[in-house]
Amino acid sequence: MAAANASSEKVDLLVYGPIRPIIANGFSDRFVLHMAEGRADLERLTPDVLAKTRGMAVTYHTVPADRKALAHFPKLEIVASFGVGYDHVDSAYAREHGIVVTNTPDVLTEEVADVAMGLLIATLREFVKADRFLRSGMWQTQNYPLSAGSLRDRKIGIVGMGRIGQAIGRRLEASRVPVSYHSRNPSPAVKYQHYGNLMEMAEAVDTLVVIVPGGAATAKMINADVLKALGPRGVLINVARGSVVDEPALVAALQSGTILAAGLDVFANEPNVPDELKAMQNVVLLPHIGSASVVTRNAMDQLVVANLKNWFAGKAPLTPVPETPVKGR
Ligand code: NAP
Ligand code: 8YV
Repeated sequence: MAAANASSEKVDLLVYGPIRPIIANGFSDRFVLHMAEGRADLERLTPDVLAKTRGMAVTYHTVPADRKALAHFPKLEIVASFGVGYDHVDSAYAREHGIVVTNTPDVLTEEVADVAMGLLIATLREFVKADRFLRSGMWQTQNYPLSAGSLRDRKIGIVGMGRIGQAIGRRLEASRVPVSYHSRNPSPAVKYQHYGNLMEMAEAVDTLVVIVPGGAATAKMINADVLKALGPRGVLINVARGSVVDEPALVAALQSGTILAAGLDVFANEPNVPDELKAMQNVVLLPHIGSASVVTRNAMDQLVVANLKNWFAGKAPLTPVPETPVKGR
């Protein structure tokens, strides 16, 4: 991607997705902000705005910044996406058209790892079910039954050993749980056993914690065969993307006792969650809150703003994605 020249001209930016105050208030009067909360709003932008827009902030992963959306903007130079996962942004289109894409890595890593670890323990030790038991008054007459699951007798396979996978690994190590992992390439950053083949790892462990990017390469990689390989003590934790899991196969595996339990922060068609999952006692369901604390979301917002400001000041963006590297700044 080539460098943009800093000039005194005002820069038109589009905030695409839900309004986020730190982003909406983060720009000086050198910038003119336009808003489009969803795809339908793009169609309502005037031809003048479409023609002038040079930068875009994509503020939520359910807003598709796909080819059709990006093609509205002939002068677009940069798409600054909120979140580390950018499977909803067509980075191939961006590369073809000289547009740089940025995301928000690192600032959310430990937060998401905390949620993965919490979700794992909540699922194994049945925190949500036990809370319901207490509130219903049942403790007055009986003790809560012993949980079938425990972290103590588990072998965990992490699917994805990038920034967040490594942070989850550190937490599991501190809990003295054996860890192995699957990714396409072994990571020089860790010493855990690497499996290039997901099925082989699923056969060797009883628990999977999934933290790979979404998109075509990982679609439905957690399928019926992988779940079966975990066995009847099997537990699936998914904090990656709903697309990574074959959701009907997961429902069937939980209903039939093929696996024991699941903890899910992400779903195939958010915010819609299958009624079958909601009816089950052996699943813990979270509404995609991996990074959703005030402190971490603020840091993500600030990184979106900093990427756009840097670019229009003629500097390198802080966190371009690998598909659209920036040279010459
Ligand atoms: P990262 O540092 O890029 O790590 C990605 C890991 O996945 C790498 O180990 C990579 O290794 C592996 N991987 C990629 N494609 C793969 C494939 N086809 N098969 C097997 N492994 C593959 O990313 P990160 O910062 O850890 O974030 C990971 C993902 O977590 C994000 O993309 C996002 O979707 C999700 N996330 C969810 C939440 C939430 O709120 N629930 C929050 C943050 C992030 P190889 O390249 O060697 O395969
Ligand atoms: C974001 C996430 O909150 O970073 C990601 O990949 O899934 C979450 O941290 C989400 O992308 C918001 O759009």
